[in-house]
Amino acid sequence: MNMSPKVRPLWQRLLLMVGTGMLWIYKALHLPRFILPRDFRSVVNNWTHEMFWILMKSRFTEASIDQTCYFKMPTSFKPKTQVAPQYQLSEQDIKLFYTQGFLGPFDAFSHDEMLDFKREVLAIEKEKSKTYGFVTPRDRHFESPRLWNYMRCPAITERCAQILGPDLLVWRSQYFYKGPRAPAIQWHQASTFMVEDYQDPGIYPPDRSEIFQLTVWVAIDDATPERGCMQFARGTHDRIRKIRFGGEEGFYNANYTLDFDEEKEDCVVLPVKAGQFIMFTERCIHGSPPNRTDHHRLAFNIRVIPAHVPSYTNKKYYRSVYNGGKYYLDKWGTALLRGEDKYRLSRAIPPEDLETGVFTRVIPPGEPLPMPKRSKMAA
Ligand SMILES: O=C(O)CCC(=O)C(=O)O
Ligand SMILES: [Fe+2]
Repeated sequence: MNMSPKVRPLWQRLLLMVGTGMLWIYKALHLPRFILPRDFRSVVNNWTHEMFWILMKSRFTEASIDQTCYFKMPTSFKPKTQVAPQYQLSEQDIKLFYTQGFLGPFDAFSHDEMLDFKREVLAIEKEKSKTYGFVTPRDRHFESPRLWNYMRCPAITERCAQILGPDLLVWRSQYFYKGPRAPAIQWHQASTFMVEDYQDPGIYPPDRSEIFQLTVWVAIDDATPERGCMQFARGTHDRIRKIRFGGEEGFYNANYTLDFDEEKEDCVVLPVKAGQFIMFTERCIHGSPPNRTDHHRLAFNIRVIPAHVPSYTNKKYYRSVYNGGKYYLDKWGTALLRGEDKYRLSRAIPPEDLETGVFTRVIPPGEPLPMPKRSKMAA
């Protein structure tokens, strides 16, 4: 099912309501799912009752932006991992993260280093991704050891580990090039990243009310309010909201309006200097205003999960409405960011391939990761 968010003519909506209603009844009656065609099976498995209800009640003019869930505050704000003193977050910091939904900025790289990196990023920007076969800002860490090394710098990993735990995987990364005078990236939020194709989540946390993912956003350029730095609506990670199909703003190719009033929420604009980063839960409503300058604004993000959260299990490809097209996953895998992956729930890229930037194979779930050559020699 392609949920490209636009309001369809009434006759189409009526047909969709009949079909969706039948799937909802199928789910409610716990009928056997294995006989359903794959797309319908995904909907029955992954849509919550609340998601069905929102679509039906609005006659297909509204939907939940992502898989519905409600955030539960943890009972302790103690760091989940002990780290070197220079990266330590206090219990106050962690409490602030859980209250706001975001934390930072923190220093990671020098301004000059980022300036130099930017030349490399812009030089390959128009080249086809070796992973997906078309031009895309996604997952360039599979072919750029320099990007991969930035991603796993301790300033980033050690802070993530205190919130998510010691064993961490990256399941996705992306460059965000906001050109001169580029429009806003509108307010959005995500939970399990079903927002992409609306059938299957990108990640499968065992308990959706807990923290199960972090986005780390690293500024390659100074991100100022004029250039469209990130902005957040404090505390809005409590629940996943509705969208109305259609709308004035766009998020890449998708047009929708989030059920959220900017005036009434506690919105903060967060300038970030080149080489600094912010961490947030994608469940917190965020976006970035238009770039009102003649200078671009470049950044990259990484999406981090604890090793017990599976990603893209059994999926051949995912379809991204807002980021153009089908992403075949035959060269995709999780990347071990920190600690160890003792669960081996998802496909993975061998650590050595990440170090060389040359793809050799995908390691299937269940198979242990080979030790990188360097560690073997040291052992
Ligand atoms: O770079 C931006 O303006 C938006 C980034 C974003 O939404 C994200 O990293 O999840
Ligand atoms: Fe985002």
